Amino acid sequence: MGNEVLSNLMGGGEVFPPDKEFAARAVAGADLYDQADADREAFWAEQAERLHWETKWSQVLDWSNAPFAKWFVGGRLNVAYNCVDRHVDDGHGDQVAIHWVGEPGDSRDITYAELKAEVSKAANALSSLGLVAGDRVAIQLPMIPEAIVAMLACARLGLTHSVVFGGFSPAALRSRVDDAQAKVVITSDGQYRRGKAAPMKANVDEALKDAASVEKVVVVRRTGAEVDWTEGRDLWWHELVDSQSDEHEPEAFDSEHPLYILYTSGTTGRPKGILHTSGGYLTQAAYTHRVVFDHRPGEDVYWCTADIGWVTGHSYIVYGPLANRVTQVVYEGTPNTPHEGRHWEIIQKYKVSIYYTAPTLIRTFMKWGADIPARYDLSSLRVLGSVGEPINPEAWLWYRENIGAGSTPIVDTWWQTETGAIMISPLPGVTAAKPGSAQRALPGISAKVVNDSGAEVPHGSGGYLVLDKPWPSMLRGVWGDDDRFRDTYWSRFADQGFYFAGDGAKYDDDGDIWLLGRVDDVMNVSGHRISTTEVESALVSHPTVAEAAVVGASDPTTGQGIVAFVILRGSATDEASGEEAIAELRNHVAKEIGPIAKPRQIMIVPELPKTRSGKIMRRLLRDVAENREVGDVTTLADSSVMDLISSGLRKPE
Ligand code: 6R9
Repeated sequence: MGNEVLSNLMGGGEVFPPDKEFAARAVAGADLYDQADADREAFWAEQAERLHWETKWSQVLDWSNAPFAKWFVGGRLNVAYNCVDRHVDDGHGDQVAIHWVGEPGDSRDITYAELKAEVSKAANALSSLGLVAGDRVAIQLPMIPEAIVAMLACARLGLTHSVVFGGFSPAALRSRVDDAQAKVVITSDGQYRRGKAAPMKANVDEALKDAASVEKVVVVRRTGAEVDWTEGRDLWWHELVDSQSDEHEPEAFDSEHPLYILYTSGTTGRPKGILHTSGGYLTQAAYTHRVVFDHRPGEDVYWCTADIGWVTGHSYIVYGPLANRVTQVVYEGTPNTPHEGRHWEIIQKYKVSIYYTAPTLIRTFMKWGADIPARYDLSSLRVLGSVGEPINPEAWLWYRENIGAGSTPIVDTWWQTETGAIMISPLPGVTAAKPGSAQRALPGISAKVVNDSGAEVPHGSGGYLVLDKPWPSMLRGVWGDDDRFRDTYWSRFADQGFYFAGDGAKYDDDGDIWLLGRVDDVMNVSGHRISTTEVESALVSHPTVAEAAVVGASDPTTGQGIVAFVILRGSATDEASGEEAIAELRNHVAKEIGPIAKPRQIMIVPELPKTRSGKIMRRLLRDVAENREVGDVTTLADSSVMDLISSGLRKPE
């Protein structure tokens, strides 16, 4: 395997052609590329026709006010109707939509008819609070059915949801609630994590102290933990929702009606509220879910292991799959609770046929050992997916061999919160797969690798990934900040009008695309985007810290690990013992942002390497963090700083 990996990294490795039988039945054929190339707008119109529109659009794409796109102009639809009611109306009310598996071992099967009743009740409940289309609702919930019901109830009413990952701190939740001016927050008493009940509402209470926009907090009972109660503001979900009528007439909204805001880290300290709208988003989420996973409704059992707090949960647990009448597993907990075979046990039990997860988890499974999946019957699996970061060929090959019986296609799907749906991916049954490469833009999508001046690089070379044509599920803006939207995504290649993804990429000799990671100050830790600036701001907000610089250092399990270099204030240096100060700072970052942002390593240093203009040279710090010979220091204002740093350091663990 070693040689294969090496030659793959060099772009000339083993290729896995599609299985003939699989190809013969595949949902998508190679002709899809030609069809899309022949007439892109007609192609997307055809994909949109698969949804139910109350009013048809008059124009497929209006790009006249670029970069603000309008797709399916004048069309009207209800997103929740498309994800739920439509399937009941078509006679599939008894089909299981969700096999929900709780971490402690409880479970629930929910049919489309039941989902429709639940969503209708929740919609009636939210209306009864006085919410009207366009209002924002923040949702911080664990992976329980109510999370999906709450999102769909918002969509049904034209309320714009903002889901906040359950692991985010009160401060992070608060800034999101304030930015979106959310009127209602939906949360739970607690959540199960690694076999224990952890509080959730307590965090929300802390977050919402004097939050002016918030009128009501709706609380789902999950763990039964005691919670503080703010009379007049707090309401139990079961008291509010259960008594409502399960009839609710869905209203159609404009294709460009805001569906959700999802905050993601950028290169500055302040997260951006990425805005997605309705018709184009649902069209591409459903199309990609169908062709990339070769999904057949009524036959497949699908499982995406993401959390609804991330975009993968939005597009590939809620909107895309449900629009396609999926039967899916939704699992609440961690993959090693109560044992390291939990995922394989679930796949065996529900006969999961499509499994979509992240490279960081695959590498964790590798670490736990191939003997664990080998104990389970995984023969139902027929498509495997990967998302969140580049998948190294070794993990790809392990995944195919040990989870996919050495034969299932693997789809390595590149996309972003901003793109809303998958953009670059192999098509199972069509593409001859190359381990480690996302390969090619999907039919209807256009991506290029360009150099600094925006010219496409030749095959065999690298540069920046750009998207050179608008796509239906593209972000419609940054909530409340049009300038930031233009600056961040559209200014780098303004002359060409390209969307700048922030990722490095290269073409191999066949013109297939290999993603090379972020080219900006965004780290990718276990598939989560965290900005260096955000962690730096958290560190310097601690009273003992004078200055901080943060880098992402490559990590065998998490992709990148956060490494912080910190200068303590004069008095703190004398008082705090190193270990204690470091533990305190790690916890401080967890408190400010959330446990996912906890630095793997903090190094207390006397100085930071800076250029003459005062810019921190992260490249040099990365060399230190990755245990390498330190590179060129000639642009440093004081070239002795690196010696000072290196000599003062304990060897990185
Ligand atoms: C869906 C999601 C987006 C960033 C993106 C890139 C990285 C995602 C990838 C990948 C290589 C893949 N990324 N998928 N890199 N190959 N298949 O992850 O959204 O959280 O916004 O992250 O993740 O760097 O720019 P998001």
